[in-house]
Amino acid sequence: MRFLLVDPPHKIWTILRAWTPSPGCLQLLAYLEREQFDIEYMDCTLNENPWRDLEEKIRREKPEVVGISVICTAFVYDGMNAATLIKAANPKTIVIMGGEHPSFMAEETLRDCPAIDYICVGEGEVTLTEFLRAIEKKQDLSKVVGLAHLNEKGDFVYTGDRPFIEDLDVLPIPAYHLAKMEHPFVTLPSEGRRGLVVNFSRGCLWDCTFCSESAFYKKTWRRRSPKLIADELQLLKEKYNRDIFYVGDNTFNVKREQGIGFIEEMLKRKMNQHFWLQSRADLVIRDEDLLDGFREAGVYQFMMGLEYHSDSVLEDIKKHQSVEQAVKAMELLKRHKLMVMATLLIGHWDETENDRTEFFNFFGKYVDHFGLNLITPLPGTPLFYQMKQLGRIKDWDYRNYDYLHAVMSAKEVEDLEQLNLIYRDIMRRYYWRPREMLKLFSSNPILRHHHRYYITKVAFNIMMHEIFGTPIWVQPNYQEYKDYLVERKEELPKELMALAK
Ligand code: B12
Ligand code: SF4
Repeated sequence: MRFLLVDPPHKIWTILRAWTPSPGCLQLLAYLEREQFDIEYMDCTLNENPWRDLEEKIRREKPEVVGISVICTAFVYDGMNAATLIKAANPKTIVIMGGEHPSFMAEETLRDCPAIDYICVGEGEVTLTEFLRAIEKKQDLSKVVGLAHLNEKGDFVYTGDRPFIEDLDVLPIPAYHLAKMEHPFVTLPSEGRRGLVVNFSRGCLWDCTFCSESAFYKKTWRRRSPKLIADELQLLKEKYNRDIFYVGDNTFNVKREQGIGFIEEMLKRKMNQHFWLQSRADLVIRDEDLLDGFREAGVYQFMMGLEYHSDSVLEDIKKHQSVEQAVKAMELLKRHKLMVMATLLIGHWDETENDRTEFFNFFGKYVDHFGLNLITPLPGTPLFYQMKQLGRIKDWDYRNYDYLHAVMSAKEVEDLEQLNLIYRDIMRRYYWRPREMLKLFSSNPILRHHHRYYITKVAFNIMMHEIFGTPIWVQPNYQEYKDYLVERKEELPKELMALAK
């Protein structure tokens, strides 16, 4: 039986103009490969003609089962469009979708997109294996835990929650050999080095109200052991020439031992690789004595979700962290010559113009990289249910649930477009300050390179767009699904056009 895993066509990450094979997909593929399934991977974003190539592949090769991965809410229509196209190309294909958003919104997703037969709710490795085996052996799918579907009567059926894999060390190294590692989009711009996004843990022990990761993994945290992390990094260096990494783990050093083990392994192996890790202010403070070790092991930056400059907002979003801790963590990182990236959330309900000025002044003083987000009620999170109930969600187009577009109004600013302008204004003011300009000539090569890249490409493009209306950059091979259907409408049925999202 042939299984094709599809990462549907997406717009690539405008902020960095980069793409990365989904670590989750590569992990699923490695697992299925070990289970000896006949598998293939198509990361459509990297195809010359993404929709056409997908359609032709289905027509030509007719895989029995196609899996579609949707890791961000903002990508769910891409996944639905891919499912619809696949079914049109070969109605016999069994389509299963997985990822955070469809897991949280399984019933809604199945009803919105009749081309999806099943949804894998939660972690995929074991559920997908059992699902494929059951199909292969024509067994009863109701015995496969973690599956959702609509039955013949149109009722929603869910076989129940699958327990998480206890020990992530049982998983094989992600199947990098199945990804297009040499594609020009697959790199993070950093000082000419070739970068990649990797992932070594799942979940987080905190419960910030806006966080889909904590909700997806039900406030649990598991990690691969440092020795296996180092093996994977070594493979990436030796086989794929990668030596700079954005480590996607939400909170890398939940446990101190993880940091200690990582430092020891990296120092022992001397691979001269560089890392951008994510953590929390309180954990950076707890691990102050490890910060020099992290730097020597190749870590150049910590990204922390500092979110806001006021304790009342931090309390409201259940950050379990204070402004005082944020300041201390930023100072410690500076003292230990580590770069500070802060992810921040604006657009809170009670926020005033004055709050935003204070916010700007507060963070503008400390951070090297500014990760500004608009607070977003991601489906599945406590914030989502809270905001839905209060009627504050004004935009239900999931494409905009990317932290870069306002989808909820605020007490003083009801108009979402106005909030978007406020967001862009803060970004522009931040990046055009003399302090940021000086970073273009920084003695720190990574900071210098990042700023040159960001200012000359992204910020300049946004400014030209706002002043002269020049188009915002999208990757040259990007095509809207609707445009693809229009391009070849003579061959596609009307119903398909109507289903396009
Ligand atoms: C890699 C990554 C990316 C990559 C995308 C890679 C890709 N090919 O899609 C890049 C760097 C480009 C990226 C960009 C963005 N990302 Co991102 N990203 C991640 C990251 C760091 C890792 C994802 C991952 O692999 N996790 C580990 C694996 C094991 O989990 P998983 O993917 O969920 O997969 C498991 C299950 O879901 C399931 N599963 C998944 N797919 C399938 C398919 C089938 C068929 C089955 C059966 C099962 C299944 O099985 C898998 C294994 O158990 C996560 C954070 C995190 N730690 O997870 C954020 C995350 C997914 N990103 C997020 C966001 C918001 C974004 C951006 C919108 C941010 C922005 N403002 O720019 C952009 C998207 C814009 C764009 N156009 O690119 C959010 C999504 C939140 C949400 N619910 O929408 C996350 C969760 C980070 C966060 N906490 O906020 N991202
Ligand atoms: S600390 Fe970060 S990863 Fe953990 S729950 Fe909060 S936002 Fe999510």
